[in-house]
Amino acid sequence: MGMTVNLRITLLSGLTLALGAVAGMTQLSASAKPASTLPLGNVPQCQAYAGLPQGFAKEPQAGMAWVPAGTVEPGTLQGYPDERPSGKVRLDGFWIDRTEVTNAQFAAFVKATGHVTQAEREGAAAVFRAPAKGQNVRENSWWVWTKGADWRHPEGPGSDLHGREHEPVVLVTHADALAYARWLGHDLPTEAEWEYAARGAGEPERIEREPRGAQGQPLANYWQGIFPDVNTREDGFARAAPVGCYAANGLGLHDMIGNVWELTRDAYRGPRQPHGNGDVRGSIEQAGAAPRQGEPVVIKGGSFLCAANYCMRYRSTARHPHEADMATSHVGFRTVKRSQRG
Ligand SMILES: [Ca+2]
Repeated sequence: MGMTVNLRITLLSGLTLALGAVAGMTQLSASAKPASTLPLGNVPQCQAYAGLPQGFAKEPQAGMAWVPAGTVEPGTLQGYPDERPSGKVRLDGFWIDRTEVTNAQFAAFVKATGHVTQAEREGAAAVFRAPAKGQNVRENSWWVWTKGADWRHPEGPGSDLHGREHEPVVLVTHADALAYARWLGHDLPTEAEWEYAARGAGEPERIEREPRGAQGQPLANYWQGIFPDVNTREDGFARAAPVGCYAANGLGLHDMIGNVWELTRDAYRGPRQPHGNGDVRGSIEQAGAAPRQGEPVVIKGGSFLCAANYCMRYRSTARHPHEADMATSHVGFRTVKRSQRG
């Protein structure tokens, strides 16, 4: 999750965990065979993952990790103005998905319910297109309102999910994500739950630090290079990666930082702090979408598009407003289940 090594988390129960070093990435294995079980945490494992946790849709906590009760004060004094701490929150224990929801999981939901996503109904969605290197790009011109783009066709007509079952589902809206969650008897996390799970009551990461390990290796799928036209792919991925290619945090959660932004249940309030550029409404207009209604929601964790020169939101405290009914290619989600550990 882009955290430093030996992060310590202290939970209300008095339990103190010393979390081990985050494993580095290993080379992609072309011979990996599909499998339906975790573990995850490096590239061969994530490439071999079929995208469905064992017992999915049958066992209540399939693919989830338990987050013990505790207290968190979301926010930081180091980050953007919209990240200022807003007071301590006491949380009961809850279950949370170990990974972002995958295309395979979402497909199972659609097969069972016949759900038609908002982008499918609308017939278009906002797809990221990297400009050519050195091209003089207008702000937000990398978002292209693409007819026929939806979760089954991530880049529009001609694209499909073949071989991408283990990638996070994208081009889904808040309503789509909630429908999925409710199908399983789950919910979307609140911002406080998400942040607590992401940093496990440890100190938030410093704003200027990229998620890199002791040897400088990327610990999350974010953008190395100069956004938006120079992507060095040092982390091995130009866009969203399969879930779980990077080591889990101390609670067993993968990709809380980076890969795709994650929808929360909460409406976004407070001062808007653009990415140093990326005003959300400007993005939407640039993408060619109709004006959106209602309040934006909070998204967390940053995405494969966050770079040191842009966004820099690869941190647990970072937050961003996202139009609830806007389907884009860098926003996905994971779910929570608020129940006793059982
Ligand atoms: Ca993520």
